[in-house]
Amino acid sequence: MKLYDAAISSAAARVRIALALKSLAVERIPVEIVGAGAENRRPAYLDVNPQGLVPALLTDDGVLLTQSLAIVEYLDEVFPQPPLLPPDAATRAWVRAFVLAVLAETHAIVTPRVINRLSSLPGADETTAPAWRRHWTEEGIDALEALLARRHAAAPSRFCVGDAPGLADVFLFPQALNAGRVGLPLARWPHVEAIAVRLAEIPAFRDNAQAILQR
Ligand SMILES: N[C@@H](CCC(=O)N[C@@H](CS)C(=O)NCC(=O)O)C(=O)O
Repeated sequence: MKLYDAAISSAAARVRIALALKSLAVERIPVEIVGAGAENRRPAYLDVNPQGLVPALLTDDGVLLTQSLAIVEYLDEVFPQPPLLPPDAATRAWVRAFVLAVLAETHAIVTPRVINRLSSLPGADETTAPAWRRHWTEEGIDALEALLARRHAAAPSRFCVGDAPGLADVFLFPQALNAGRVGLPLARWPHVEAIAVRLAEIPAFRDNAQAILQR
């Protein structure tokens, strides 16, 4: 398998973490996504992913997959051990809702293409992008904290769901690191912080997401 990847990308980190949890080898193909040297909007990469985003995964069968959630669910279906989704339908739905709260409601509105466009609008100055990033990250993680607090009041667990890391953790951890990067200490979100601390002890998480802080 080949992973089109950027070390600083939290979306790509989700896939790297899932691959590591499943002990799967992958060839990483770096794609620059920021600054003047950005490659993700050039024709060569648009041939890989017409959306111009990382990650993308080329499977051993030659199929190109895009979107981190689709890729991680593909890996979980094809390489089921250890499972990333819980066995019962209602808990799976909770996990997918949590993951979408990260992916669609938080990360998607602070990604480079949105920030670049925002920064180029009339009236934007050097304070606009940091304030935007901070606002949506804060609101997004407030919601994740509330979802976890409600879930753990009914079913306490070491990780988001259960006592082994799963899909919700794969999406939470890079987003929690993003909060630190924009100057929001996790201490204000006790459930998120406690889980992030436990996940940081697991090499699959720690080693595949740390680069996000270098952005
Ligand atoms: N929903 C997508 C988001 C992918 C995404 O936004 N990737 C970012 C890096 S974290 C990217 O490639 N951004 C390039 C850009 O915005 O130009 C996924 O989960 O894969």
